[in-house]
Amino acid sequence: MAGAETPTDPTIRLAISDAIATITLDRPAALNALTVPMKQELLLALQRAEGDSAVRAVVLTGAGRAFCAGQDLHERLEPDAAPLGEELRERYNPIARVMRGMAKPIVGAINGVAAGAGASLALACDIRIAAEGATFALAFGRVGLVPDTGATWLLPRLVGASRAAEIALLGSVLSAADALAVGLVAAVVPGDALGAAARDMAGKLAAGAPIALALTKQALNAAWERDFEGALELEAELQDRAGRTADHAEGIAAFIAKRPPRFSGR
Ligand code: T3D
Repeated sequence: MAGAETPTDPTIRLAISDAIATITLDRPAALNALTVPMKQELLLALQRAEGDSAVRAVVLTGAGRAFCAGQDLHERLEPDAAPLGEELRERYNPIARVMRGMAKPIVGAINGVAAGAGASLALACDIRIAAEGATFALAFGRVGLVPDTGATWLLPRLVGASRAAEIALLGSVLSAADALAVGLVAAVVPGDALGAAARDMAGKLAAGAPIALALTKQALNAAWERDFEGALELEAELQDRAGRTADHAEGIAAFIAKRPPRFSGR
């Protein structure tokens, strides 16, 4: 990949090129299971992508054959492991919060198994593309735990209450085809085409009007919490802001001139 490769930690890679930040979970020998330092570095990488004005879209993926196998279960056995509530409040929840609150769209390139908190990370992306061999499992129940990192909130909103109950309570493993059928992923592609497909989608998003995309993400997030009247009012407020941007003027000018728009993010 062209562009600067910034190793923020041995377990997370952040590469920025062509307005796309690619964040790779990089602990393939443990199927990218999440350790404390890895979670800290993931949060940092997300914050860097969020704060970098050159970045307009983010891709989150995993190195090797897995997307992410969730919490590193070996680490939980260490004598100084934090109580679970603390681990969630201090380390997992901030990651989910940044992903959902970030003004930039996040494409999940789900290259393999996404289990436990790894599935939650996939759910927290805005759009997911899966490799043919990818699987999704809220494997929390298998280790006597409750789905977390936003999964109980995100999953029913993505696939509906009935499917969510089935997936969460049974810990059912969804194949990529299953995930496509329930609307969890936008597309399923051969494994060797995943990187290009995710970059292609991120490229389309990066070419969009950044403020309009940010406000759209804000409106979609907020709509889950509002009634119809509230959604109408928020749309009016956000549209008022979008309508004052240079990018709105550019979009109209490009339409009139029959040329592609060049959005500046202003
Ligand atoms: O702090 C907190 O605990 C709160 C948050 C909790 C949220 C959670 O994420 S709980 C759920 C944690 N995840 C799981 O329960 C999944 C555990 N992994 C598996 O069930 C299987 O590994 C897979 C189904 C994902 C893949 O199976 P398979 O047969 O393809 O691979 P494998 O042989 O099991 O794993 C390969 C290696 O990855 C292996 O290491 P080794 O033996 O070669 O040295 C295995 O130990 C390691 N690995 C896989 N998952 C984890 C892991 N190591 C640590 N933690 C893992 N979660």
